[in-house]
Amino acid sequence: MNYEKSQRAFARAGKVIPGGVNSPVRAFKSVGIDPVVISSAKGSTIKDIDGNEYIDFVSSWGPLILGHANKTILDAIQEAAQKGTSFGAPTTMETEIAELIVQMVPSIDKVRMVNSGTEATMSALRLSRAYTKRDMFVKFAGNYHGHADSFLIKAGSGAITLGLPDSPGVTAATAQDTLLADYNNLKSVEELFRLHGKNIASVIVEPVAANMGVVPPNEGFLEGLRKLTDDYGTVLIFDEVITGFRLARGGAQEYFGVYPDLTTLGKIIGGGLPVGAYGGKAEIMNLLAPEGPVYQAGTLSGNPLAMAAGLAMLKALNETFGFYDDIEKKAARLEVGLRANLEKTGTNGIINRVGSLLTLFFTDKDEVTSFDEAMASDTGKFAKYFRKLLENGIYMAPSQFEATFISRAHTNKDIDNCIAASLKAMKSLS
Ligand code: KE4
Repeated sequence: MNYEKSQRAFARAGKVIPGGVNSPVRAFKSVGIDPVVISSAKGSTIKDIDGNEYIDFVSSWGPLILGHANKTILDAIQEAAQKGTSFGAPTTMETEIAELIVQMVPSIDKVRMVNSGTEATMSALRLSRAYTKRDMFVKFAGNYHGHADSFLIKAGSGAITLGLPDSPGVTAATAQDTLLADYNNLKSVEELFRLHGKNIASVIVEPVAANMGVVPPNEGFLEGLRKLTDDYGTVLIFDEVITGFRLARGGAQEYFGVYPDLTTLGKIIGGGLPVGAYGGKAEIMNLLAPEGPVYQAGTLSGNPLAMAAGLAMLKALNETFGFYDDIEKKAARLEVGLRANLEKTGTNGIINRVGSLLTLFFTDKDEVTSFDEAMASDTGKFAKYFRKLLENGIYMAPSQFEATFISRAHTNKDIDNCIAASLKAMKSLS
């Protein structure tokens, strides 16, 4: 493949954009090559400015569960755009999407729209502190909740991909209220509650960890968090920015049958446009200004174009019979094929999959159920594998610590092409 135009474009970008990207993980730093620069995408295919085509398994990091440039979504955006791009005033569409979210997500009575997952999680944290009148909160090493200061403590995703688990610029004063626990280790949470229980405002968790690679919750883990937070009057926050509307209509909380007090949402909810949201029990949400004293605002929150895209997306998911079975079956097909490749090539690896989310870890371990086990993966081997996949027309997340996202647009042929390319890539590792 020829990447000359991408390389020139990336060098040019680096002169005026830090690292040449507007989000670090896009820079391909951990896979040792310059990123390809994208020109367009349609369905499951993405194209770079050199004209190379790839089957896309990143799906813009999750939002494009219907595939790229979906006609229903584009039509909705174009129709809304004819009426104006932003009003900074209430519109009926915001109410319509809020009603649909309340209907789809079991634990949400009321919801507030924002512009990113980061805004959703930082706002939910502030709200939980106001509701409980407590300062501390618990997060899990390797869980990523966006880039608000409080969360950049042993964060996942780009923060570990770049080896920046604790970012400079986060003050000690901020960090002292962030308590760190180990994912899938209830005892580590019980210990924090034993020490700080009455001071813990909330526990925030990715109900399926997807920012250390995909790590499912162990049996009883989420239920244990629910019991502990109930016992101490602590707010349980499910960060469903990835799992929301992906694992089921009602997200991970419906999939596992464990219901939080607050839920944060993003990605899919915007249909590819910038949208985040947070919602939950009315008694908590009613503390938000202007109804209550907790301030949170946004010039473009509930933007009509983003609402149009999000509403079209959620309606499609809500009304398409068998949607989740379809993407789960495709993800299972990929998992079976990758396992067969590991066998055929004698490559040591573990595959974790939940619904349409999966990660292949290059590791000698028998399982990956914790952050430490995930971090023991062979990132050098992953980088070689990634580059070989790219050469063979497969665009995978450029990090061992991210997920593979299956969409409605992926066909069985796409899946089989990925399996074939993966076999070639694995053979090149030995
Ligand atoms: P955003 O601010 O990027 O919209 O959402 C932050 C966020 C919050 N919670 C979870 C569970 C998330 O996964 C994310 C963002 N995910 C990463 C990919 N793992 C975004 C990709 C990027 O940073 O460019």
